[in-house]
Amino acid sequence: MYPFVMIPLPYVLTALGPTIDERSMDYHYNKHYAGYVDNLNRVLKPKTTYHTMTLEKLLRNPQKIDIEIRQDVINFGGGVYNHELFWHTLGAQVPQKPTGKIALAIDRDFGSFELLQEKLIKIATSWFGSGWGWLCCNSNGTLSVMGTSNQDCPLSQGLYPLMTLDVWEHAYYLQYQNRRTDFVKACWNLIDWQFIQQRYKQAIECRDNTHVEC
Ligand code: MN3
Repeated sequence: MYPFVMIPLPYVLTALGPTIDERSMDYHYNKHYAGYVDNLNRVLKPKTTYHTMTLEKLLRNPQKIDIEIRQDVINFGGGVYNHELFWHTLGAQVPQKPTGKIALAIDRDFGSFELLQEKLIKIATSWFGSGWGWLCCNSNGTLSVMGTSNQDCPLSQGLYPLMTLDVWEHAYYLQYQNRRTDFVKACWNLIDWQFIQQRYKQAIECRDNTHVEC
């Protein structure tokens, strides 16, 4: 809720090296993400009606936000929410595979973990312009992959995001320049499937579609 504050990174700036080096993490977290938090607070400051709402609630119903600030909340609020999920999506020290309920759901909805990997990497690497690649679930727990442009968040489309890959150039350009595919494939090995399994478990236990807020 307002005022929004930066969440601490769940690991040190050097933790994802050499895939994501300290300089890239530092700019991404301390400049880009910080900028979204500051801008979201600036936009919401005079609009006290929204000060009691969580970010998730704001992004779930953008059509209910005052038209004057709606696009700014979608852009900056999405920038905050999406990055926070991205920090938590990564962090595995060694490549992991999903376990538990999420593993069963992946086999059910994609055929296999390898087919999910193929599909999500394809979306993330071929997405035109700035955006995100996502693994989401709906209120029935069914999984899907999707891409969004800019800072658009799947919450606004009635889906609950379980993990995300940032494919804005600012996420990789310092280290990978134009080699987005190399960045995405390297990130795949850092995915924290334990975290995603927990998030999925929470989501399917809240059948009323309020998910983690319930
Ligand atoms: Mn980013």
